[in-house]
Amino acid sequence: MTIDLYGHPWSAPTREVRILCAELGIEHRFIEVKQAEAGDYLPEALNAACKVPMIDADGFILGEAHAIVRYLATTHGGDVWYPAEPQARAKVDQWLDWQALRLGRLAAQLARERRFKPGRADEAACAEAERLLGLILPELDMELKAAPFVCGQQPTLADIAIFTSVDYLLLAGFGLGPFAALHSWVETCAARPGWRADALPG
Ligand SMILES: N[C@@H](CCC(=O)N[C@@H](CS)C(=O)NCC(=O)O)C(=O)O
Repeated sequence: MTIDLYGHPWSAPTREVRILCAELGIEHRFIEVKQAEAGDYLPEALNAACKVPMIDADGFILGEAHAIVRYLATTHGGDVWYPAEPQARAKVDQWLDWQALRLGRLAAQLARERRFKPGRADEAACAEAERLLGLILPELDMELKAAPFVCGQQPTLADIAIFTSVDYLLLAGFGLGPFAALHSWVETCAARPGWRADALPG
């Protein structure tokens, strides 16, 4: 299978796909797509939503990071990363949704304001994002006190997705101080080959 991955090095969902490819040794061609403001963007013919990441796997076009990592794990022997056993899989899905619907949006907002708009950050929006993060991060920290990874003894797709958002929080200068288990989990994940992006600004 020949895989083209369209994405941007700073995009957290793109990084999810790249981390999984690194972990599973999935060969692919990375095609950098500039962000919308730059003008040169993904053709709508390939992706109606004009979002990255997107893969072209022998003509099979797929968008949405979580759909892509589920597909790649399923087609490339990633049973540890996305278990076939229904209850184990359901837990991974639970935390993938948690990342997409709760953590991911807040982390992206904070990184966008604090890191990508220096001097122009919307401080009220940042304060609200930080307040909401203070409410949801204990849920993650509690899980990581009970086991080394989000869904147990092994890292899964959930760890990859959540890591990219937590890395965004660090980029935005958000302190993980009160969350000791979360802090040590980040260090463990960051030490794995391919997880920490050197291309992130700052
Ligand atoms: N839910 C999508 C989000 C994709 C997304 O928002 N991608 C951003 C980059 S992180 C993008 O393509 N932005 C350009 C635009 O919206 O025009 C996923 O997880 O793949």
